[in-house]
Amino acid sequence: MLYPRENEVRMVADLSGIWDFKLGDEKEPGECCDEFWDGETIAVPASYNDQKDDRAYREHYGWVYYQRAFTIPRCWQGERIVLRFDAVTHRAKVYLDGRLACEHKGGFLPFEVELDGLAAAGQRVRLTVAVDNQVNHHTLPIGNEGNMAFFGSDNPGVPGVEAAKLWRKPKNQPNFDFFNYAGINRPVRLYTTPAVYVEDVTLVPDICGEDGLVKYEIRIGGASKEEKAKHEENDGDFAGQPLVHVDIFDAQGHCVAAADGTAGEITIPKARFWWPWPKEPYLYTAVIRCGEDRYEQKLGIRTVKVEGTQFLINGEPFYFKGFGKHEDSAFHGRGLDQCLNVKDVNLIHWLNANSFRTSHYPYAEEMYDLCDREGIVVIDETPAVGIASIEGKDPYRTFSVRKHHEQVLRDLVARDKNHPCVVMWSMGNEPDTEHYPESAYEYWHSLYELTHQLDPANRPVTFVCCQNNYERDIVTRTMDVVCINRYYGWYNLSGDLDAACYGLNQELDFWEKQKKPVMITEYGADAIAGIHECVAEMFSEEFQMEFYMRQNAEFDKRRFFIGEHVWNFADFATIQGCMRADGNKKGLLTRDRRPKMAAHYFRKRWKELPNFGYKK
Ligand code: GCB
Repeated sequence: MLYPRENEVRMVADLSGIWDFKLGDEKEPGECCDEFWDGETIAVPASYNDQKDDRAYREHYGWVYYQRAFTIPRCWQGERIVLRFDAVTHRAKVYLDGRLACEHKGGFLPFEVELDGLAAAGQRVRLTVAVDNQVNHHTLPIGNEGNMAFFGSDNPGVPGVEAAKLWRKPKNQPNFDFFNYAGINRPVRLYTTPAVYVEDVTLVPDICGEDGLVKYEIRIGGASKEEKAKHEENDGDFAGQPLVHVDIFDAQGHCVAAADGTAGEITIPKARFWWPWPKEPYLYTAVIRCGEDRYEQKLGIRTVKVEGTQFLINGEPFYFKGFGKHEDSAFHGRGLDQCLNVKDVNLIHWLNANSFRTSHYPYAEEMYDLCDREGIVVIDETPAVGIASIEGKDPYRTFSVRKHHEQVLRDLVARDKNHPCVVMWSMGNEPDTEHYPESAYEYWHSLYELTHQLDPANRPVTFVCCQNNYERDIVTRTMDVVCINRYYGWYNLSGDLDAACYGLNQELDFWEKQKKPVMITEYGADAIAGIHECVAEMFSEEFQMEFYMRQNAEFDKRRFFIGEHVWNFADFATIQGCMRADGNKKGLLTRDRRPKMAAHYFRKRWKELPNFGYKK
């Protein structure tokens, strides 16, 4: 789905601001969508949870209601008008003057509805959005059902505890370690296109010697079949104009290549390539014209390929230096915060890192635009987290998420396929691959094949595997890159870094035999900023730093090892529990982005490790 961009023919109206808001309950939306009401104030876009100092907001379970009115400008008469939501977490029902206009499941990807027949230019419209934050066995991410807690075992079998669990009100029990921030987390916009419009753009870059090659395909919306057929007969003429014309401009605005038609290949002679920072992440702009419509899409010339145990960008072996991140900040929760994104990208440069994973869900589109521009490499992840065995049962039979997972992959690839920063798809985080290895293989390997089919650029595909019995796991080793999350010395062999390194090496010996590129996508230790010790123990800044120094020394010895992603970039909010003191403290930075000791250590280490050619 194309990002809404304004130009001389397309208009965009941002509906961000203060909306009316009401908490609901678990019942499906009812009459409050039929009328105006005076609600509480709430900022959009942002999660609602931390906007009021009220447990009812923070721990809400079920539906909430957002409302505002908007007027469609009269001068939009004759245009196609679309209402677009960038992300509503986790389920949305959208009402225009009380009429259900659309609904959507999944909290991290965009959806839109054409207003034709629902509202017209010049009209004032009441917009009500019902939003459900429930996570369960049918959602991604997964929530536990039946009051099972994520942290702590809740002492099963203790009569008082069991009785209390049945007695208490139902609440979200996320099977994942990040706060379940919900609401209208990303912008809501109205935009226009001409009646016949550019519906989708696919640009697949390649390199041939010094030249850039771009395979392109343009999908047109709004034209009838007869009109399209007529166009084909008339060899490109549509309403007196070529149906599709594509120009490629360089960064100075010079047209460097062009083509006609809905699909084809364009050569950019002596192209400048997109490289990860600190080399130049050069961007071209494709301008697509179709009848009266026009759309601009940025484009980077770069290739990505896995060969042997190497991950090649533009034919050169790349080493991943970076983190798993979260969209998480004070007050906004998971709401889009452009200032924070700029700051984070700046900190990624400051740390001399080159990449991150969008753990554990697709991020806001604005972040990928920034990464394209600033040369940050991204592993793009779906919200498939928590597909783990509950009470010893096969998760692939417990959770009915397969169809939804396919849809998410389809929508994710469709949204992000043109970003040069995206170099690999991660289908999910830490599923069970050990206890039901055949079910896991059936599930993940077929999704792997689907993802390869979906991506016109055929990027590498993976999922991120949790610390488990890697000998029993038969699916992780079939991914293009083996991505492992490991907590030697933290969740196991706690505090004993000698034993941790021994255990880690045992495992690395195993992976070496698989002849695949392997990277660590999570490793880390909680450190509470300000706790210092001469003899480093868990939770101190010294321990966190030593944990990394010791394990990095082991990674440095392994040629097949293609990257280190620290867990986590910054401290972040989680559900409360006996394992978390004010959230997860594994950040190199605090939640307000102050560096811990380990940040200074990595800044120096990553300055010395080159992006390319480190493991030859
Ligand atoms: C993991 C998860 C991540 C957690 C992390 C931790 O394995 O992938 O979501 O936050 O461990 O700190 O426990």
